Formats: sequence, C-alpha cells, structure tokens
Amino acid sequence: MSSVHSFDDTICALATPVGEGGIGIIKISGSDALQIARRLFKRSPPVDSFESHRLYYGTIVDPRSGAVLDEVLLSYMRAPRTYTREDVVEINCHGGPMVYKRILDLVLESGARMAEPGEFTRRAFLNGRIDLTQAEAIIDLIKTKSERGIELAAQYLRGKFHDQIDKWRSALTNVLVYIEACIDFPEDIEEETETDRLVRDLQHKILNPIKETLSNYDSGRILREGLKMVIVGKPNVGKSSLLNALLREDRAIVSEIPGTTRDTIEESFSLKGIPIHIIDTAGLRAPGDKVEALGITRARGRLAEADFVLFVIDGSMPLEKEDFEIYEEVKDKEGLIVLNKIDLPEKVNKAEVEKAFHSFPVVPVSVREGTGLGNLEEQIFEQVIKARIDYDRSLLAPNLRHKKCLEQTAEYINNAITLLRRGDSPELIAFELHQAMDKLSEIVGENVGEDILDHIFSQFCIGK
Ligand SMILES: Nc1nc2c(ncn2[C@@H]2O[C@H](COP(=O)(O)OP(=O)(O)OP(=O)(O)O)[C@@H](O)[C@H]2O)c(=O)[nH]1
Ligand SMILES: [Mg+2]
Repeated sequence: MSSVHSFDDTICALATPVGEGGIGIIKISGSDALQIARRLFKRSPPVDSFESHRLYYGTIVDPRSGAVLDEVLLSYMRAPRTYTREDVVEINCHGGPMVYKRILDLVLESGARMAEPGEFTRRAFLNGRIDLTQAEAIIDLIKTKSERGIELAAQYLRGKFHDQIDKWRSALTNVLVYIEACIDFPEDIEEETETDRLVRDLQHKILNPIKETLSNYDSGRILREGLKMVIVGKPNVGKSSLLNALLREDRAIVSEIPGTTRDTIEESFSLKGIPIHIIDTAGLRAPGDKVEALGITRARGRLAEADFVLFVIDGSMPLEKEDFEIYEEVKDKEGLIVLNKIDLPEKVNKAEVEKAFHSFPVVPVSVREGTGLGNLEEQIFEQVIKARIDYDRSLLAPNLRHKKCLEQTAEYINNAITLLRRGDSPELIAFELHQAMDKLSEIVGENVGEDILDHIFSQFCIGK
C-alpha cells in the first residue's frame, strides 16, 4: 500500500457501515482536511475560523451547482490531538447511501483520495500515536466475539503489552551494556560471579516471563476467536440431537437411521461470554458408501483442529468395538464423554465407561428429555474455559505474530546463555542479544517490514 501512496496526502472514507443507517460519518484526514471542510460546509453566519474539537451545524453544498445536499454536523480536530495525529474532519450526514456517496464524491473532487483499509490506523501507527500491538488491539476490539475478548483487547489498547516489552528490553539493555563493555575490556568477563549474574538476569528477568506469556497463547486465541469444539461418536448415538440442544435450535437433522449426518455442520454459540464453534460430524465407522466416507474424512479433519472433543456414547447399548476405536483416536485430546440416552434402560453405566475410557470425565445426559444438559454446560465451562483462562491473573496473551517473535527472542536468549556459560567471546554473545532485542522491537512495530504492516492493516475495514 505505502509503496503506491505517500502518507502526506489527504484521505477520506465512510467510517460507518455501508448501507442505510441513522447517520453516516465521513472521515477526512490530512493537511487538506480543513480546506475541504471550508469548501463544502456552509452555515450562516459563515465560520471565520473553525475551533478544534467543536461540533458545527450546517449544510453541505455542491460548490459548482450551489445545491444543498444534506444537513450535517461537522467537526474539525486539529493535529496532533487526533486519531491519526493529522488534521481530521468528520462530517455526520444522514445515513442514506445516495447522500453519503454524493458527499464523498465532493470530498474526493476537493482533493482527497479514498483511504485504503486500515489506513487511518496505519497513519496513527506511523505517526507514533500507537504502537503495533495497540493497532492489533483495535482490530481485535472490532472483531472480537466475546466479552472477555473485549477486556483483553482493551488492555492491549492501553499499552499494557508495550509496557511489558519495554521492561524486557530494558533488562536486556542492562546485560548488553555489560557485555559490550567486555568487548573493549575482555578481562572483565572472566569473573565467574559476573557470568552467573548475567545468566540469572537473562533467565529470571526475560526468559521465564516470556515463557509464561507464551503459555497464555491458547487462552488468548480462544478469547479472540472462540473455542473449537467437535462432537464425535459412532452413528446414531445422538450427536446431532446434542448439537441442537446446545444451540437451542433445530439445526441438524435427527433421525433413527444410523448415518443421518453425512457432512460436518458448524455453528456458534456463547457459553458465559466465550464464543464456542461447535461442529457436528458424521458418525465414525466403516463407511457404507462414498459420500459417507467423504463425511468421515471431513470429520477426522475437524477433529485434528479441535480444542475440545465431546465424545458421545449411547448408554442404552453395550460398548462396541467402534466406541473403543473412536476412543483411541480422541484420547489425547481434551474433552468429555457424554453418556447419552439415560432415559432408556441402561446397558452401560457411568462407572463402566469411566473405567474403559479413563482419559475423560463422563457426564450422563438424556438429550431427548433434557436431563443433565445444564450440568454438561457447566462441565464444559469448568474444564475448558476456566482451566485455560485464569480469571484471577491479569492476562497477557500473545497473538500468533507476537508468539513467533517471542519464541525467537527466547531462542536467541538461550543461545546467549549457552555462550556465556561456555565463556565464549563477548562479540558472539552480544550478537545473539541484539537479535533478541530486534525481535522484541518487532512486536511493538519497530523495524518491521512493509509486508508485515500490509498484512496487519489489510485486516481492517475501510474507514478505520
Ligand atoms: N431415547 C433417547 N433417544 C435419543 C436421545 N438422543 C437422541 N436420541 C435418538 O437417537 C436417534 C439418533 O439421533 P441423532 O441425533 O440423529 O444421532 P447422531 O449421532 O447424530 O447420528 P448420525 O448422524 O447418524 O451419526 C434419534 O432417533 C434420536 O431421537 C436420548 O437422549 N434418548
Ligand atoms: Mg447426526
């Protein structure tokens, strides 16, 4: 993007969603913003000089025809106290597509150009108002699907992650200063106690906290994107009935014919504020035909990506070879066994299932009668969500990009520790530490490539 456009021009976009709405907001940012406002905005008496951060009531007038297009509220925000740190003008017009399109056209004719997706936020980043973790938090905030996700994004937005990175960087700088002094005065590093101190500092002040942060990755992913939960079991045990019950709607076809569900069915619901993507699958068994075989392959694919498994067993019939085969496939995952159809005469009880399939807790239910379902939801919450997301600790959960950078940082620090312990040359140690420093800086957006920025900002909508 920035290879095409420079950042000293003026951009504009519709900041509200496209379509009909109560109001439409047109946002203009850049050095020509005020001049464009002067050209298009009319009021009596005319405004001599726009005050910053004040709302003006008036009309938008086509300067060529003199036609009044709309009644609007306009605000001018003088740089640098703005979202982009540039001059910003916002026009609140009526939210009809014809109205805001015509006003946008006038703004474009007056010298602005259409903003790229995320370009306002990219300018905020390039102008130093926010760092890259804060820019990412803005995307998260817009896209998050859970209440806890909002809290997490809000923490990032306030710069909590940046503060943490700064602490690590300053600890790293302290070690680097010492090591670099040793390049000039090599005799100093010989002292064993100093080596110990440096290793200790690297380990306790940087490496261990980074590892702890990395361990929160999964929690962060679930908070941001939701938990992937897959329902498996042999045919006819009640998987689709369970899906419908959890969704509280008749989403999947249920029938007494084994092999009813042939494709995967995916839906989402919210469990105490955490989004859950729930996937119903074809019953796992030796397939009867080609279509069923495809469905079963698909089910296995979903299983591989799952965060959590609901393994359904029919309590009204004895355990079968197929149940044992499925258990072998899922036993290393996190999950629960749902012992279904307890309204029917019992052929296998909870204790027997627990004994046969000891990796999972067993929750007896009757989906048909609705018994045990509340308990099941409670158990899912306890097991998956509470266990992963520590509610008492203030969470710093890296996203995938941060995770990669932190893993590389940890690797460089480990290398440096090995070299230090071996009494290797300070040049080599300093090299590793500089690499670690660069990786930390990359997280907050210092020395990152255009390709990474393009990737991040392209996830925004236009007008943000
Ligand atoms: N008695 C009783 N029947 C149930 C219960 N849950 C489901 N069923 C019945 O079991 C049959 C199979 O239910 P489904 O939900 O279609 O089972 P499934 O596991 O999705 O089956 P496939 O898609 O064929 O793999 C239907 O006739 C349901 O009405 C239950 O708790 N008690
Ligand atoms: Mg089914």
